[in-house]
Amino acid sequence: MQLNLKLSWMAVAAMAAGVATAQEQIVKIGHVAPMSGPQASFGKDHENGARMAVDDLNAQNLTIGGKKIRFELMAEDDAADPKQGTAAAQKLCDAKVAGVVGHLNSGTTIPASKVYNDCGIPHVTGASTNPGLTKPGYKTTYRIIANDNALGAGLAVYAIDTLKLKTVAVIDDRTAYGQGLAEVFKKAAAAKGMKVVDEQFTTDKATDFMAILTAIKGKKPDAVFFGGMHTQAAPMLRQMEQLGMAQVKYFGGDGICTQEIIQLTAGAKTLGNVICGEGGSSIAKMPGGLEWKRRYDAKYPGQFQIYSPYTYDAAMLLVDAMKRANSVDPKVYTPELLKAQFKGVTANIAFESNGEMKNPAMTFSMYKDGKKVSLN
Ligand code: ABU
Repeated sequence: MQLNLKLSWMAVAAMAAGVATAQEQIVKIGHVAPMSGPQASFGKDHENGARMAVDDLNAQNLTIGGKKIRFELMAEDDAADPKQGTAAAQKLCDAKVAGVVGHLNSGTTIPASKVYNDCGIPHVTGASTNPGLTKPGYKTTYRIIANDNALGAGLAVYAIDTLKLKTVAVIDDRTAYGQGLAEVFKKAAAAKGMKVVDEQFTTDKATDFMAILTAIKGKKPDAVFFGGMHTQAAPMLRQMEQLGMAQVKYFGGDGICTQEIIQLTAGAKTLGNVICGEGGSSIAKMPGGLEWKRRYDAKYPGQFQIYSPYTYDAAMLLVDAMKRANSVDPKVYTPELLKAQFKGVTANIAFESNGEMKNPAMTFSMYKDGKKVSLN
């Protein structure tokens, strides 16, 4: 009796110290996003979603393959840099994580997808939207939002058919995401008769856009389309106000469709010209969105940006496949991902054979009185 008591106290102490007990298996889930640099707030929100899923999963005390499972998030920083992205992916492979949530940036996810394919670990992105991600046809790559073919074309249709705009200047940040999205928009806009009056380039580190905006102003476009993130869009919008470009509509994808752009534009009226598109439903229209968001805000106050509901579902989706395969071994459970019929917080998730989500939603938003408002 005394011995039994002593053993169970040892088990409690071991669990408290984060050590697996004999009956418990620790399963690592990798996560990669920019946790440092200008895009760190995107990365934090992205990680919070995955971490919240791991906490919820651990509260369920799951047994898989006859073993009690405790999930641990192994979070890596790629700083939105392709080289750091592949290094982080290799580190997760070497650590034998069971699956990966990420990455955030298309520019890191695309090269990392080869690393995951080579080591046989599945990854699910809820943020990277460049269509090229699924082109190689890796059985380890999955995306749970619409890609930029849908977003770029949808924004062009909205600009032309709904807002009746005739001319546009296009700027991109030369990243896989920004450049890719701008190309799709440009092609779709031109095909519908919109005139592209100027094209300019910047980087995902730049903050001074006066020279390119002055050149664009001279062409008098109805709209600017920006392929890039809010870290550039916000100062660009402030500078458009300084240059008196207050009537020019401003289009962009999910990378500018955030909460933080409200603070970063610091009261510039040009925020009211923004129309942004994202590859999923608004929180209010997601199957579990409002209740999930209430719990997220309680757990991570003031940190919501855009991708956390998707990274929550990405982690849950990986574990759903493990449960159906009754195995945490990536070799065994990865084929189950393709058969998913997963009722997530963001949507009911199923996949095409190339790892793209079936029938993803798309939402357009604007900013009114300092608040993001959905247009559909
Ligand atoms: N989807 C916008 C931000 C992430 C990316 O695709 O690079």
